[in-house]
Amino acid sequence: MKKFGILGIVLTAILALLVACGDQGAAGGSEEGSGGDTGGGDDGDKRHAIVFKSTGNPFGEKLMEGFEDAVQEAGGEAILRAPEQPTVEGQIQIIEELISQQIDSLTIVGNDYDGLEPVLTKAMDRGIEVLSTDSAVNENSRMVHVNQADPEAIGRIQIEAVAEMIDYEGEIAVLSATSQASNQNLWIEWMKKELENADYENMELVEVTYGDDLRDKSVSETEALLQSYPDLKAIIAPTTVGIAAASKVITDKGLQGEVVVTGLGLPSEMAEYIQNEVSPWMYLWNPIELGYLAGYTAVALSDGEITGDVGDTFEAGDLGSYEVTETEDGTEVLLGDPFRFDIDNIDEWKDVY
Ligand code: RAM
Repeated sequence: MKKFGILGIVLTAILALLVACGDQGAAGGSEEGSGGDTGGGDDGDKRHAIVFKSTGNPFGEKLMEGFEDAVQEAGGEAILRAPEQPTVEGQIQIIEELISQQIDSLTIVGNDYDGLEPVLTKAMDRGIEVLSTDSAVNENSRMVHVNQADPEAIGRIQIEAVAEMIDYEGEIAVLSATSQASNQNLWIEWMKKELENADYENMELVEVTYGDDLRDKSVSETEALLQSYPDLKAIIAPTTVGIAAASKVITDKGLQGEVVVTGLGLPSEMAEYIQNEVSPWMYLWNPIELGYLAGYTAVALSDGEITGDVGDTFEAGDLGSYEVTETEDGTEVLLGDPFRFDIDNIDEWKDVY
């Protein structure tokens, strides 16, 4: 009896060690840490991974926080990963590791629309449920996309906003994320379509430049724009990293009132620039809710409740029920409309995300 008792303790200790090691592996190196706690749901011991564009992006941190909340509520384990640089190669390496860990689902925020197809197809062939969110991958690479808001609306409102800010006249530039980011590229396409409207005939889009969602590169790209275009009236940055960097440069150079900044920003990072009027207003959606919706979509896919086909419905915790709908490239679950942040509401939101 005594012998078995000791054996039992030793086995339990080995098991505990193995579980701890598995968790460490998921958190590895300089990448984002792993969740790991389980909540009160019935998702068994399923492991749901999310791979963001790159580390060090506060938007990505909020997105992953929401994802982890949903997965834990459902009783599963969340694995949060991102490469150091926003590259397709970095994501492929992480996905290969996740495939070998036999996770149950993979949510990808793509650094490239087509470039991840081989590795994501491999993941699906191995029985992993694959979905994208925020920055979509092509329809062969995933079962469904969890979309923040209608891309056409996101693109068009940024041009409407900037036009109003500069009185429909002058040079404007776009400071984007990476040149391969499918979300930003789609929004920029819609900005260009909106600019074809005769209302904007006295406005000119002089350049689209890329700060790669890296703070320093976004700062130097902003400085380069100001140097190349001394008459520049506005910068649109459809990236939270870019808009904060551009606003800081304009503020530091004392260019308030000469060059305006708008686009998509986190209220927590942009409050000071909305208050100092460098950015009169800007837009975003709730990144925590986007991650939470993606988490519940991952759980519903891996529980076999949905397959990602049009008409599938599921419950997304506190957010209520959602339906899978058809788009031009596959199917999606849509979070909602972009939200405007300005001097009247920024105080309410700056501590939320
Ligand atoms: C950056 C990222 C992200 C995008 C936001 C608006 O943080 O590029 O993908 O959705 O900006």
